[in-house]
Amino acid sequence: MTIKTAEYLISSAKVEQCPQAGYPEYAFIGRSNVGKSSLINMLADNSKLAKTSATPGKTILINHFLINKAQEGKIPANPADQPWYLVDLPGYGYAKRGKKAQEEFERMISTYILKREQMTLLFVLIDVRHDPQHIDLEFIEWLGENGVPFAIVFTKGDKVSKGRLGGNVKHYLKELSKQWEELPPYFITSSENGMGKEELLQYIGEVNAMVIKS
Ligand SMILES: Nc1nc2c(ncn2[C@@H]2O[C@H](COP(=O)(O)OP(=O)(O)O)[C@@H](O)[C@H]2O)c(=O)[nH]1
Ligand SMILES: [Mg+2]
Repeated sequence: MTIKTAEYLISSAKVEQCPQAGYPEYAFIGRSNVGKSSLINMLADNSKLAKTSATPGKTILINHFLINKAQEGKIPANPADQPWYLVDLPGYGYAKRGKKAQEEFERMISTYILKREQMTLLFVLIDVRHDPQHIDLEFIEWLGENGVPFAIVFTKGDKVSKGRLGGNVKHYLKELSKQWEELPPYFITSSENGMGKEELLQYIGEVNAMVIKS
């Protein structure tokens, strides 16, 4: 799968405001500062697509991007060229969010994940430098309980040595195998040097081909 075009569409405060086309949709979620916007920009080869910042965002919005927009009246022959939505979800675990904002956030995220029909697969981003964090494990467990299809994306792979990278991933998977008989697909990435980009895009292409055929 190659991303030929990527454009920002809309930021929605409510799930009902999200775009209506039935394209397969891939959403990215994780703790604030995990590297979500950077990863989206890396995948799309556009450093300005999703806003990146060192200060975690307070806004609770669902950001939609349209990938490989269909040309007027043309249906792509190759499923790999089909349009799809990429979604930048607000980060969880933002400590400074007040109680009310946190509740609103949880309601919005769960509505999006469980009700949005287009939602095909959720990528859960994990900073590969850290030990497994309770908040991520709890979220992943919730996905399992609700039968949400997801994959893990380890981020910031350039920030640790090769040895530690492998070790940390292994450690994480071991932690997950306490919850899961079968481990989810996972990817090791770096937005800094492009690590994992091809693998991730290929995977999205494969899932796209599957959902479009069925
Ligand atoms: N070295 C390195 N820094 C990264 C990487 N991804 C994100 N960052 C940095 O981490 C910070 C947060 O990234 P951002 O994409 O805004 O995170 P978000 O809050 O999850 O959207 C920024 O300062 C990024 O430059 C990466 O793969 N490698
Ligand atoms: Mg961001």
